[in-house]
Amino acid sequence: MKIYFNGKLVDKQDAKISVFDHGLLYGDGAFEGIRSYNGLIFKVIEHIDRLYETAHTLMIDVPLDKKGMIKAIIATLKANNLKDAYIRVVITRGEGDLGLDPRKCTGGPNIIIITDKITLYPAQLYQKGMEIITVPTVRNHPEALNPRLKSLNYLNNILAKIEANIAGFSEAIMLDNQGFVAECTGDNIFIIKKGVLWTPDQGRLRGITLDTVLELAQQNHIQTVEHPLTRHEVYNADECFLTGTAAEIIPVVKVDGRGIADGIPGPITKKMMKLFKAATREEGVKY
Ligand code: PXG
Repeated sequence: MKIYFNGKLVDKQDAKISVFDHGLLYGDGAFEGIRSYNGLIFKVIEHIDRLYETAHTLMIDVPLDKKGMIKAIIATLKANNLKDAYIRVVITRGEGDLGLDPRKCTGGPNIIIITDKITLYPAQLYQKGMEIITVPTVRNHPEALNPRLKSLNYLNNILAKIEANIAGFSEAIMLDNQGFVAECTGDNIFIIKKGVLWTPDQGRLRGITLDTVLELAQQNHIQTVEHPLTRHEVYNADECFLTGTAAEIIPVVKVDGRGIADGIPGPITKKMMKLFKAATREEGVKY
């Protein structure tokens, strides 16, 4: 396996980083998870824009422009001979000293691109739907660490994931600081009520799969609403599903022990899964 590391393609065992890198010491950095399907990188412009927005807010000056970043991703995919891949781009603050002051990281950021395969959930879950719970850990307050930042500091989500795992679940709903449904630990959430697609409008990552689903729904004359959602509304939805680059679209059939409608994936969920699959096969940057 070849890894892109600061402009070079190196073997996996040679892709090593300093123990003084602030990405390791403080989670100081940004990342993206992107997918390619049959030689097309899906929504790569949107992912790269989001990555550079996170870097901008963190005041990390990426030593590669966006075009150069896409070229580097393509070079990594080609070096690994992957047509269908999960692409992880990581930008760390770089090497500093043991203090957290980013000004001490004088060597500049480290850029890493890993391309591999990933399957988050077993195939049968996509047919049967999954059961999730709400966990006690709430999503970061937006004025503490904005959930729109895709930073290397994922402890908020990891703590929630641990709570889900202890309870015997693999994904969980996180509420925002006001008690509204925000998103899951690594996925956004949608509900369907009376034919309308609802998703929370705040406290969450601006998911690229979420934006794609909203776009596809609108093109197919399904009404969409971004609005604060309560758990009561989720429990009483006609359908529910989660979205993410890694998970794609996965139906949810039970939340906190409450069955969603008749406990099987609903028709609009199935339609969105089909439309999403078609989109990933049709659009993207070719390599
Ligand atoms: N919310 C959060 C908190 C995420 O981390 C999404 C939503 C979905 O966003 P996109 O743009 O991918 O539709 C994510 C991204 C994992 C894993 O192992 C999940 C993500 C990132 C990295 C790893 O579950 N999800």
